[in-house]
Amino acid sequence: MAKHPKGTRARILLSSVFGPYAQDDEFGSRAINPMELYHNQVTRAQGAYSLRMFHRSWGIMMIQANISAPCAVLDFPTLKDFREELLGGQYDIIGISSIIVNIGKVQEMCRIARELSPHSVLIVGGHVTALPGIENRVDADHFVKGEGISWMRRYLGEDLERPVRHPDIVSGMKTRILGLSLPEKRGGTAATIIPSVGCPLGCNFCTTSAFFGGKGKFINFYKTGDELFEVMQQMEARLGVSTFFMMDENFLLHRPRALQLLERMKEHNKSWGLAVFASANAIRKYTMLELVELGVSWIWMGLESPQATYAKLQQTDTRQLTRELRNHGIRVQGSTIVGLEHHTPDNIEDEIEHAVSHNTDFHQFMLYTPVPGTPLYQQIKDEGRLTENLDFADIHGQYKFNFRHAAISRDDSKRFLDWAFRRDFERNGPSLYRMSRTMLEGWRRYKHFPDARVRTRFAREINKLSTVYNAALWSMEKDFRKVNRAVSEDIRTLRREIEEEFGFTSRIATLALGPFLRWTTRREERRLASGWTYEPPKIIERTNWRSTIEATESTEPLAGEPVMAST
Ligand code: B12
Ligand code: SF4
Repeated sequence: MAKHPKGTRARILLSSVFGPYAQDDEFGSRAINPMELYHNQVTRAQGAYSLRMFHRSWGIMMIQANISAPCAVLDFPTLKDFREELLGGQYDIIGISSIIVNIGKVQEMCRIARELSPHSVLIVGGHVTALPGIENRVDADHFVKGEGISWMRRYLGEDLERPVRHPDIVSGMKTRILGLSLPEKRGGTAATIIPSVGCPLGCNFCTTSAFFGGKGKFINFYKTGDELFEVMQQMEARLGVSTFFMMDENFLLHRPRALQLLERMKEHNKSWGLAVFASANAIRKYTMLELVELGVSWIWMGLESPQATYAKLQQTDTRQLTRELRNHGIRVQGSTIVGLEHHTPDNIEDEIEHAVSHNTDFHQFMLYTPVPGTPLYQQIKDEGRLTENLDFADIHGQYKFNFRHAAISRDDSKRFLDWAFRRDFERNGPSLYRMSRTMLEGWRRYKHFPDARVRTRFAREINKLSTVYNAALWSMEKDFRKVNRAVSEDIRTLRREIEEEFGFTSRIATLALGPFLRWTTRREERRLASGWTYEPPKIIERTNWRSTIEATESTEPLAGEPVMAST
C-alpha cells in the first residue's frame, strides 16, 4: 500500500455518520433504529423505565489516539456540521466510520467530501466495508476492512510496533431513565476499555468475529493481564473511575489474562467493578468466587435458543447459570435470537417464553439476520434465500427478516420480535427493578466477606440502591399494578427488604423522592407518546493540532492531549 505523501504531517478528519438518527429519512436513519444501545435493542418496550444513553464512536477514537498526525474526530455531526468542518479544516485525509445500515450516509458524506474538499483522500472504515462490492457503491479512495489502527499507521508511515495507546473513554453519556437526565460527574460512569477486537469462537451469524478474521482469530491490543492492569490504572487516574466496561467480545474466554489481572488487582488493592461480554462456556471456566473477586458485576451473555447448537452453549443450563450469577450480585444481560432456522409459528412462543423465564436483569432480542461478511450470509445467499432489493438501512435485526425463512414470514418476524420484548417486560418487570434485586442479593452475600476489596465494591454499588433506586421501586410498584399485579407485589417485597436492610435512610428517600419520580415517569410517558426522541450531541476532539499545521492555524487553541467540545 502506498503511503500518504505527507506522512504524519497529513491533516486528518475522522467522522462518524451524520444524524439525526431516530427518524425516517432518505439517507437511512430510521425511527426504530436510534443511536442508542438499550432503547434500541434491549429495553425498548419499557417506556419511561427504558435506559437511555449514548456511546461515542470508539473505533475512530482508538485510531486517533494511536497516530501522531494532527487529527480531528467528529462524532454525531449533522450534515451541516460535517460540511462546515470540511470547509474550515483543509483536511488531507477524510476517514468515515460506519456500519452496514448506514451505507446511505457514507455515500452522501463521500459525495459531499469530493465536492467541498476535492484534494482530500477519502477512506471508509468499519463494518460497512464488509459489504460486497462496496467499492462500486461508494466514491472513496480506500476501503479498510478489519483493524484500523495498524492500517492508518502504515498509511502514515508510523511505527507499527508501537504499543497501542488507549484513549480515555467514558463509556456512556446523557444517561436518562424515569424521565430524568442523570448528572454527569467525574468518575460517575464506567470507562470503556477495548482489550481486543474479534472473537475466535466464530458463530456463523457473528459479524464482529467474521470482520476480524473469523473462527480461531481475533486481534489483541493488550495480551496480558499486566498490560490491561496498566491501562485500567491510567483510566482510573485520568477519569476518576472505579468501574470498567470491557469492550471485548468474549472477555472471560481469555482466562490466563483475566486471572493475571485479578492478581494485580489484589496486589494493588483495587476494588474495581467490571462489566463484560462473555459466552456461557467461558463463564463456566470460573468459580463464582473468582468472578466476584475479579469485580465482575455485569455480564452480557448470548442465550440464543435452547435448541441452538452453538459451541459456546454446549452443556450449560443457562437458566441455572443466570440464577447463580444473579445470586452472587452479578447482573445478567441475556441475548436471544428470534427466528432461528428451527423456529415455527407453533414453537416460537414457547422459545420466547423459555428466554423470558431466564429472568435476566436485561434482555436483548434480535432477529436471526444474515449480515454480509458472515458465513451465515454466504450460506443463505448460496441457498438463494436472501430477500432481494431491501434497503440496507432496514437490515439491522430490529425490524423484519432479510431472508426467506422456512416457516415464518417477514411480517410475522417483526410481530414475534416485538412480542418478545413486551413479554419480557410484562412478565419480569422493569430492568431497574430486576437489577435492584440482584444488587441486594450480592450485598447480602458479600457485605461481610473477608476480602475488603470485595466489600468495598458492593458497598459502593449499594449506595444508590438504598436511596434513589428504592424510591424508584415505590413508583414502579404503583405503575405496575395495572400491567402485572404479581410483579407489582414482588417489587413491593423487594422494597420492604431494602428498607429492612438499610432502615431509616431508605424510608426517607422513598417518602421524599418516590412521588417525584412517579411524576417524572408519567411526564416522560406523555412525552414519548407525543413522539419525543433523543439524539446524541455533536462532539469534536482534536489531537496534535498545533505542531504540524503550517502557518495560518494560530487561532486553533488545541495541542497535544485531546480537547473536547460538544453541543
Ligand atoms: C458501541 C456499538 C454501538 C453503539 C454505536 C455508537 C456509535 N457512536 O456509533 C450503539 C449502541 C448506538 C450501536 C447501535 C447499533 N449497532 Co452497534 N455496536 C457497537 C459495538 C458493541 C462496539 C463497537 C466498537 O466500538 N468496537 C470496538 C472498536 C475498536 O472496533 P470498530 O468500531 O470495529 O473499529 C475498528 C475497525 O472497524 C476500524 N475502523 C472503524 N472505523 C474506521 C474508520 C476508518 C477511517 C478506518 C481506517 C478504520 C475504521 O478500526 C477500528 C480499530 O481497529 C459493536 C460490536 C463490536 N464488538 O464491535 C456493535 C456493532 C458495530 N453494531 C452493530 C449493529 C448492527 C448496530 C445496530 C444496527 C443494532 C441495532 N439494531 O440496534 C445499531 C445501529 C444504530 C444506528 N442508528 O446506527 C453491528 C454492525 C454489523 C455490521 N456488519 O454492520 C455490530 C458489529 C454488532 C454485531 N456483532 O452485530 N452500536
Ligand atoms: S461467542 Fe459471541 S462474540 Fe464470539 S463468535 Fe459467537 S456470537 Fe460472536
